[in-house]
Amino acid sequence: MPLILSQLDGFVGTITMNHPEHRNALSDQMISEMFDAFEDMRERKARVIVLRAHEGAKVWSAGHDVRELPMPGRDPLGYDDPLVRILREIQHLPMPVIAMIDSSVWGGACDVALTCDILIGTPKAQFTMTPAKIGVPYNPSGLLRFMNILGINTAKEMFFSAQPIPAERAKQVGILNHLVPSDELEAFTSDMAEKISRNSPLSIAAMKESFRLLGNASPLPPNMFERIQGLRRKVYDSQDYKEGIQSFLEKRPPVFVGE
Ligand code: YXS
Repeated sequence: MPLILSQLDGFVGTITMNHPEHRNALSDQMISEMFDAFEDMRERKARVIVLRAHEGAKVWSAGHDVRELPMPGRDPLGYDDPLVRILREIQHLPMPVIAMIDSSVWGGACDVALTCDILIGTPKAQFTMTPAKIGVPYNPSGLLRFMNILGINTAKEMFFSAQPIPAERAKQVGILNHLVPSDELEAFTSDMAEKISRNSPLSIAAMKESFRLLGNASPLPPNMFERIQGLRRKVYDSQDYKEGIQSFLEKRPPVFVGE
């Protein structure tokens, strides 16, 4: 059964995460199918894409598939990691991607949602950033994205506490563009998508790429980047990183020892 469903109605594409058994965890397989669906939409000249979970999903997405996180010694969020690749794909698509969210979003899936161009949620939407809970050193591009969207203090709270940000607060801090009742979500999202699809795709594509370039325009001197990578390597080489994954697989709370 496909983990990703997609359809194109006129100029509006819909891509649906469809792996309820694993709470839409972003496995290599799901990301590969999502990547193909986005590229298919690009070829078929979609003008806007809605990214959503399957009907009645308890979880929008449970984030990176923990079973596929590398064991200590390899960067879990390297440039070519599937999760990092799909984030780049969404940023480089010429058309806007709307995240339609009616349930909980975890870890790397929060980054997928925030990488989308517009987020529309319901009171059931909530966002939990989990690297500290798993022992993962999140990557610089991800941290910068959260800083740019939320501001550094809210981003720190999200990453350090690993506690859920409920829908109301998500709207306040700028995660959600719109917070609507569950029974209005599809109509509201469809109306937004239709309005976008009637505008100039060339103008929108140029502005989307300009937003990306301007948003990433914080030059990072090489030595600063290397320092950050050194900090991250200490974490993903650690016993704590291994414990974070092991505890998830054994369905028990992690016991971190700080080394
Ligand atoms: O044990 P089975 O085979 O039935 O499968 C279970 C879970 O193992 C599986 N599953 C996952 N598998 C791999 N990776 C995941 N992230 C993941 N999440 C869930 O789905 C089956 C049903 O899970 P269960 O029984 O827990 O469902 P639930 O409805 O009681 O609870 C739903 C959640 C989402 C609250 C719960 O599954 C959960 O807390 N999942 C982990 C959420 C999380 O910590 N995600 C972060 C992954 S790491 C990541 O994204 C980045 C590396 S980072 O951390 O840096 O952001």
